[in-house]
Amino acid sequence: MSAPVRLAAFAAVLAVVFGAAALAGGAVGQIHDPAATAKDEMSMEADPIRGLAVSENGLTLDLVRRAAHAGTASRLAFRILGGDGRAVLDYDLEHTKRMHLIVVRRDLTGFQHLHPRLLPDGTWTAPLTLPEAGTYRVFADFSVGGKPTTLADDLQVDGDVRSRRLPPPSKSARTDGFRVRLTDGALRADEESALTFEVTRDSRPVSLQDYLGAKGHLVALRQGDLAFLHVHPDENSLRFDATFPSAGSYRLFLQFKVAGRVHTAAFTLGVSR
Ligand SMILES: [Cu+2]
Repeated sequence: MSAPVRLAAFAAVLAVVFGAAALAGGAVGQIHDPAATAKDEMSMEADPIRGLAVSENGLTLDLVRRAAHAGTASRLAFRILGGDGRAVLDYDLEHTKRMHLIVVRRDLTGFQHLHPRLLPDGTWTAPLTLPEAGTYRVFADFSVGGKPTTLADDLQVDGDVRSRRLPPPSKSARTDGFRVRLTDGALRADEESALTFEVTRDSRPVSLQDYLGAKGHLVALRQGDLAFLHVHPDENSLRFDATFPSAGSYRLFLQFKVAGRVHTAAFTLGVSR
């Protein structure tokens, strides 16, 4: 290599290095922009994958019994233990309740959404009947000290288990004489999606009552590991913001209230890459 060529090559390398530094500077500038940082932290806190662990955020779900009999009315009892091993007594109000309990069989059938009562010793109890044998996932969804947490454990109902296949993806579901449609566009992994639903009866719109401080409540569970997605309801419409963490199938349970009764519509949703 001749000296001028070598110099030119050196200059080219410098240009690349300075270009990269300028880009990095730009990126650093963005990270230090307080508004951008606050937004990043909010979105990071808003949509983590939840419900995969018994313990998280220094809290542990402690089911008093982890077995039940099929078709028998019983009482589910549990505590949330803090780092000191004592039952937590103070909870934040979230969606008008201090504790949301979701129970669903591992094959995503038999969904129940309950609001247990807190006893003075820190035990939560709720009447529960599990009609069929199988392994059920119990999710305790709550907030302590401003920190939302979803903990989960398994509950065993002995007997002959007849698992069901997940129904195919559909944007329409029927429940209790209502037709519920998911009216939105493409769903992609890792992008915030707006899920909007429409409820009709005999092809006419239905007047929805408020349920848990919004027009509806939505639970989304990932097929396989039953990861629990946190979704944000819109107060005034059946619209929810959710970020699906990966491609795959999800089961959505939409609950809405009409004439004093809560109805549940379930959908399978395919999320693409
Ligand atoms: Cu609830």
